[in-house]
Amino acid sequence: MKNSKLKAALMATVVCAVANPALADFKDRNFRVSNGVAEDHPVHNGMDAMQACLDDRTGGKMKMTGFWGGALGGDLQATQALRSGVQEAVVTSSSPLVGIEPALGVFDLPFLFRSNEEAYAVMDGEFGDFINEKLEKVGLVNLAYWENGFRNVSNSKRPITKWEDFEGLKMRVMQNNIFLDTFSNFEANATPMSFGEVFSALETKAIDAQENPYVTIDTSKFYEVQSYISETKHSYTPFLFLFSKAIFDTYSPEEQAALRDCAAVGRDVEREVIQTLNQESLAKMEEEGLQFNVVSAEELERMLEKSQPVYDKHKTEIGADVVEMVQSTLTEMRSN
Ligand code: TK8
Repeated sequence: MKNSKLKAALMATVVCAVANPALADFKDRNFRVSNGVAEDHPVHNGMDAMQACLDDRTGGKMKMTGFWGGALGGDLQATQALRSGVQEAVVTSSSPLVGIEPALGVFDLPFLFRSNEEAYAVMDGEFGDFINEKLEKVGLVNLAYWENGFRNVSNSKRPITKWEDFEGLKMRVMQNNIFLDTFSNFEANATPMSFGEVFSALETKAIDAQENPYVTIDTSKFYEVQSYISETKHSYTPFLFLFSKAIFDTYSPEEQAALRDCAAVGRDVEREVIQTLNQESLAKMEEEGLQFNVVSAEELERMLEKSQPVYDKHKTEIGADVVEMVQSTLTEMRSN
């Protein structure tokens, strides 16, 4: 009897310690999170959810401050600041980082994913971990794969209904050779440019076109200086929630685990908000007078066929094994 009471008391202490780890494991932290997107992008909803989770886990000790619209630099610049340990975190597209980790280029291959579910299965599964290990070797801890999403084209000239409609369009692409080649191959006049320069380049007509998910075309106000939106869904690109490895390594295991777990909580909220807002953003932009069209399945198939040389050209630098890993996961998913 006495013994079992003692056991119960001991158990209670253990359970308590697990559920509420000594707050001594958490230091007062306030880290900066750099974002290229605007403050009303769903990344903000995701960060609010992540912060609520961190408050809970750390007794309010771990705080994040979001910086928006590239205030701490563009994707690539902010990521380099993480690698050199001068900045803590960034939510960045994977595409501008292929010079740092070429395997990330797999996400840039045109028409690779057909649905969000396919993208989630690849990113949140073994393949995502495989990429994360590579990122750690270049000084970056990917806390979770957030959503940038399926990309569509906006421009000031004409509806895009087939690849030939890209001919001669002055088009901004991300700083990424796969995107550059994809649209050059469609005979667009493609120019790599950082995200922060896009609005004014569209406004001054230095460029005619750009491509991004609807929520981004909306929240970054590109629709104000564009006339056509065409649903091409030509690629799904992720956001990576990256943390500086140099700084992460100075955090306690409990702090590191809280960051990873809460980034996953934020990811789920961010993805959900994007799903809802994408349609709202599109409806709003149509109301603002933009002409919208969906590219037919046949024409998307022709775009994919036309893009084969882009796959052939980039497979080696991405890593043939890397491309095959993703393709075999997708083939398996599609056969089920
Ligand atoms: C924001 C970018 C943006 C991306 C792009 O920093 O550059 O077009 O889609 O979301 O990462």
